[in-house]
Amino acid sequence: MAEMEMVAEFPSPAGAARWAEVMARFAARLGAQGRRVVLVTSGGTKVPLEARPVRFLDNFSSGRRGATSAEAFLAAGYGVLFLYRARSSFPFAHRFPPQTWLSALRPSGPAHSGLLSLEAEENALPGFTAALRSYQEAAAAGTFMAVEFTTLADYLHLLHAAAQALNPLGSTAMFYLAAAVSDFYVPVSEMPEHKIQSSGGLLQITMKMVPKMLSPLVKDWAPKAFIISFKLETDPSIVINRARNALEIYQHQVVVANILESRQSCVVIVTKDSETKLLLSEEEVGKGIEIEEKIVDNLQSRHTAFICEQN
Ligand code: 9Z3
Repeated sequence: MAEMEMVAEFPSPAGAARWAEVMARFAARLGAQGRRVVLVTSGGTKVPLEARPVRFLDNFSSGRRGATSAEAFLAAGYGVLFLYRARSSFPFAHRFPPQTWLSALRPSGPAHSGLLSLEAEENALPGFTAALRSYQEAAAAGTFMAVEFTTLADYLHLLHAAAQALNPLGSTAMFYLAAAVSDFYVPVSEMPEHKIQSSGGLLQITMKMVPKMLSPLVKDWAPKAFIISFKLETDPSIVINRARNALEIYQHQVVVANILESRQSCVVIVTKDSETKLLLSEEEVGKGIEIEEKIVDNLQSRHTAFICEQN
């Protein structure tokens, strides 16, 4: 398969074989429980410019979409395999960056038999206890697993391994590809070994196109699964056409179309024969509702219909 060879062209991350095993066991265990499993990809991939990399090309993605969606999928009863960019938003933790709890938490007495006591004003960390509980419930139930990537190469290898892990689940597996994957990269064979010198003057780099992994994913890696890709644009006048175009080329089930600036309040769910706009009102924002709850709710129903059709 040409695309498989493409993955092999990228350096494999350390521990890839072990992660492949762990992911396969996770999917098999949850599948045996009759649970649906979703792979959520999240955050941006980083592309090195040098073989011993000092510099990288990166992108804007914060991973918030993926992290919030993972929470919503867990709440809906899915097993969640969370393939995310290291140090990007993490489910249940992303609303509480260190700056919030460093000042809010304080030791509330000496540790007793190895147990640390901490306290906080009730209002200083709104939602913190609920988030901890939800995370710990998922951890205890074994329904959540996180795997990290940093570079494009890491991502491609781990995506392939995740697809192999989920493929045996057939139509009950979902792929929710929210990561912002680089479109361009410098092949290892064309990278300078050492740090590019600024004394060399203007920098010109030629980058190759990254192969679109959606193609082998849909055709070969997990052909029975329910597959959702995301389409991001900055020009609202082209985004729906671009989404339709992707559906036509890759023949998967759904594209979630979004615009950079409005991505947290508006998305369009595009399928072969429908377009559904999901909007978040000011009032909903005020209540702390997030658009991912609506996206996941919508997709869950579509997934149910998809599973019925396949049987
Ligand atoms: C998305 O469109 C995601 O919704 C965002 C979420 C990355 C915009 P954040 O991480 O943002 O919450 O800050 N993801 C896919 C973006 C993308 O690059 N898609 C490719 C494309 O549009 C197709 S795979 O060509």
